[in-house]
Amino acid sequence: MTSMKDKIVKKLLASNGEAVSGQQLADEFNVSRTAIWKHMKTLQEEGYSFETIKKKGYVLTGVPNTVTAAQIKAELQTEQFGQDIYYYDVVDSTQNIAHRLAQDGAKHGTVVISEEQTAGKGRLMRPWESTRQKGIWLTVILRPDVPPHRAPQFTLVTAVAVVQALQELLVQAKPQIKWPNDVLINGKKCTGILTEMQAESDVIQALLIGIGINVSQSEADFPKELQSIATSLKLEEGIDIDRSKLIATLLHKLEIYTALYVTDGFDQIRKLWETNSCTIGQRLEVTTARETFIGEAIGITNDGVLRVQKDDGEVKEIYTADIKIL
Ligand code: BT5
Repeated sequence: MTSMKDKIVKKLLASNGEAVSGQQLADEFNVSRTAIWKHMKTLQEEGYSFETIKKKGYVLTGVPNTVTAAQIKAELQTEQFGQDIYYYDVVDSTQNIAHRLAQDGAKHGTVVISEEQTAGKGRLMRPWESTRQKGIWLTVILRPDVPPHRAPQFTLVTAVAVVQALQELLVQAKPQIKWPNDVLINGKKCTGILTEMQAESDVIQALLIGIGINVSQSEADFPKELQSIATSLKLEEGIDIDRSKLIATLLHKLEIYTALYVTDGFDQIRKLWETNSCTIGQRLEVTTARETFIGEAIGITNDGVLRVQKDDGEVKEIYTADIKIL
């Protein structure tokens, strides 16, 4: 349920710098002016700032550097995704919190988000660097009505949603998908996706889609070993990107593409994925659990499997691997 505070923030954000009077808010939400005044005080304590213009009302002059549930909700255009948001200041990993919430029955579209992760994780338990307030570290809980073998495609569905959300907010930088779970800008990783699953025999109980987006790190904010391979939106675009807006846009795209995939299958997603990918047509070094080989990426199948043609003509279907674009 949207709280009164959320509604006030939404109203002030929508007024685009025009003053909104306390009386107007009180009338619209059917509460006393004193109640509105109290909410404004709490919002100030949370880091919002206002200018009070005599006889006119409040003008929003600053929002907190944190990403509050209220700010995200003020921007949301979704029906289900992000209607329940669990917001934390610091956690070990949003994936761990999401696992517990999913076991306790959290709804499809529930979002867990944290300003900082102390043990953010990538695939194969690799660490994911999650600097405080410099990025978006979130997990979305999905309850899709599809069999477990279709779970890996959600990584590709998510990559399409991430790229489209980024394209909507970025002017200069051109994000591209690297199979299976990265989004790169200028060849460097700005986003990683981690899909985990709770399943019972042939039913998905929940999917936990973890998304990490580097937003405002400088080069020095990354540890040495990541500096040559990682980047942030600020480094590539030159300006700060509004995290709340990006989260809301991302959840909107994710809601659309998840529904499209569940109802219509992978075909349309595959086309969008291929258009936005920097993988197809490239020469790759592929490392699977069993072997390393070189070949050219020639496409993905309708199961989201990468097809790589070796120099001797043999076509390999890759389900899971690390790839290096040569
Ligand atoms: C991933 O794994 O790329 C998946 C990352 C998912 C992170 C999100 S954040 C919210 C949610 N909660 C979590 O705990 N996780 C998810 P993988 O393809 O295995 O890539 C991991 C590798 O990326 C590491 O071994 C590093 O080389 C590199 N890396 C680590 N942190 C990075 C960062 N912030 N930016 C770019 N590269 C990074």
